[in-house]
Amino acid sequence: MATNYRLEADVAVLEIDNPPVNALSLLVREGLVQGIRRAAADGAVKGIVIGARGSFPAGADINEIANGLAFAPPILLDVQAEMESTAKPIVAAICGTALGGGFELALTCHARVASPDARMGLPEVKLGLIPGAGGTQRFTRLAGPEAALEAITSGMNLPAARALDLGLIDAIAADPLAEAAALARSLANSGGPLRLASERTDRIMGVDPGLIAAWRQKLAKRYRGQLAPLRACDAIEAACTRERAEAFKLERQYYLECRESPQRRALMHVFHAEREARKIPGVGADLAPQPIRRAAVIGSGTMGGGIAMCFADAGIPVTLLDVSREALAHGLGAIRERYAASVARGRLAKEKVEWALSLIGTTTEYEALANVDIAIEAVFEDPALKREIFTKLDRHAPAHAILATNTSSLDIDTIAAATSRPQQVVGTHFFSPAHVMRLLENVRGAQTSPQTLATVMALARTLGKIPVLAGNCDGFIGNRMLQYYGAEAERLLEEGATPEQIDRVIEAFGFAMGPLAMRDLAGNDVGWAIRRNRRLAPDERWSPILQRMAEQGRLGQKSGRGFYRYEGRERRADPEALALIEAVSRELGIERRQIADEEILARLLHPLVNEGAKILEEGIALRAGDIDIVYINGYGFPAYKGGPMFWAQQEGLGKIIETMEKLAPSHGRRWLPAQRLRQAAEKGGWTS
Ligand code: T1G
Repeated sequence: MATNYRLEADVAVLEIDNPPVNALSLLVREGLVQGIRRAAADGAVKGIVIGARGSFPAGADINEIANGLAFAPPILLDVQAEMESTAKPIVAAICGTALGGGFELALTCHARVASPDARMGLPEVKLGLIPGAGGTQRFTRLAGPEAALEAITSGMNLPAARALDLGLIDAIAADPLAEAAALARSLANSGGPLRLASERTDRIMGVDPGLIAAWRQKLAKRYRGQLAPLRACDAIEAACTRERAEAFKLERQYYLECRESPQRRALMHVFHAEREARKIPGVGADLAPQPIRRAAVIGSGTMGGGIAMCFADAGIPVTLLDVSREALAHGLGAIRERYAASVARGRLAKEKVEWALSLIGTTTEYEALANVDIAIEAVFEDPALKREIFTKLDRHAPAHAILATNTSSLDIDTIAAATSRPQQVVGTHFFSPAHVMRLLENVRGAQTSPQTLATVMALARTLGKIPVLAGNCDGFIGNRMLQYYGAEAERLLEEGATPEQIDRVIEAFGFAMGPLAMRDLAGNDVGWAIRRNRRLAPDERWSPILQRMAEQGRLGQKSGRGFYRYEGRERRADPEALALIEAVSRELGIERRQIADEEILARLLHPLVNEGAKILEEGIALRAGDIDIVYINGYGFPAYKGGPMFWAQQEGLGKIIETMEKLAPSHGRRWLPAQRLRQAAEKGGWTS
């Protein structure tokens, strides 16, 4: 049975046992109802404890939500009704993570005891849902609307101590089960009325309507375009303004609305795709990753410093190597500044920063790397320099050490050839800023061993990153797709669009920043330098706009003007930029025209998808979902649209084919629809 029943003296213990995360499947729900009824009917039983083998339930079974089994009775609401109609006290014993429906189950109990390291929360918005089993109501009634809004609209989970402060739990104990049984017993013996969270009113009286209105405004900005956070706010407002039964009904209505939304399907796709991306054929779970106890990073610049911070934050001692003490001093200074900024923003405690900094060592000597388990090179994109560094690493790092490169575009095999251990050479492409961005593109060379892959995929999770495996090609997955997106933005400028229009369309779609603003942020000189290294097919051309910008010193934010004029970080339309663009149109003999927003969106996103199809075709990416994870976590594609490949499938892959067939005559053969795209269109979707 997925819920075991046992007696501990005069207390019935219902232990949920449904690996891997004790999700509240139909079997578990049935077991809970039977267990509660059995305990209620047993005169020898004074109280009930609900616990779990391992971690407390991580929520409703998301597979059942997708396939509808979550609606098979008894649904979670039925279990909760059974609990609230029982005359005997029910106490939750929380270990591990009580999330979503799991925490809602605990909130329905008369009391809750948690272990010191337990965490709990209602992360439904991350799946495009809101709590659907009274979570917005009981949480608000126990902890008040402000705490509820902060936790439920973000989906954050709370440490036990914070939950205790907020009144969400009643006690913290080293042995929650024993403590819960004792509490159940004392509640029964006290003979007093049993308090239900759903009947509490002290925290929802006299709530300032301005609080909810202010939050609604904040959410509309922070979660632009997303339904669930706003509906969570609506449900919390109902808890404070409507009769109890009506408020619970409204929550359920909002939950069902979210469940039916395309955003929920997209976010559940992302949830599964992120976990699928960890699975590599030929690298089975039986292949234990090498332990990474000490690391080295070569190059103490922006990327190297950020990567070193990732190791330090994960508690792994790391040695930063650079050519001089001055370079290292500069690099460490930049690291300290970044940490200080996090402390100032309240993101990190000062003690944590001191601890992390204590784990970062520096050296100018390769001899100092004699005991590292991995060395990651993060210097600028100079092939000769990289080969020189790898030759030295091969000589000085221990024989078992993995030698990784953070290159964003150079050939892994060429770098591996500079060593005697190509099977231990791999790409680990971090995204800037490395200590913030969660995506890690691990790039396999021709000789990279399964053991090396297993190690860097596991290391990604140790560093709190989201790993995706990429094959070895120019630009790997993300940057390879990006070049089409950036190039097409300039073609649209040539034909009549403006930077403001293009960026407005893309930002309205859900990206945080449009392509031209991105160019100005990264630096148009940088963009032009990267482009110079890219090979064009004979029937292709780059727009001269980016080169013109770079040559005229319109570098972007760093020079105060680029595609826009900048007042601080504020961007303004710049007539001089438009004049430069119009001059290019004239030189090319292009009659500028009004371009519809829909055309802009299609011509920017469809090439991404077409290139993604080629990446699938060539085996550079294992699955379409992997490409989605890259583009969401590395390039700002809105997660609530599922990523480029998922979104294209919802749009209809035939539309992508249509756009590419229109563009190919003027753009070149590489813009023709990919074979894999045509196949997927015929099959109605990406099979992998
Ligand atoms: N249902 C079914 N399977 C789940 C699951 C769930 N809720 N959560 C995780 N799994 C699977 C996951 O797909 C993976 O499968 C395996 O468990 C290990 O997960 C009514 C409606 C709990 C923090 O959003 O955050 O309750 O890949 O790799 O890194 O209002 O899983 O092995 O085949 O993530 O240790 C709300 C989602 C649901 C929590 C553990 N709950 N899960 O992390 O393991 S909606 C959530 C997580 C809901 C109510 C609403 C994490 C974790 P496979 P994992 P992990």
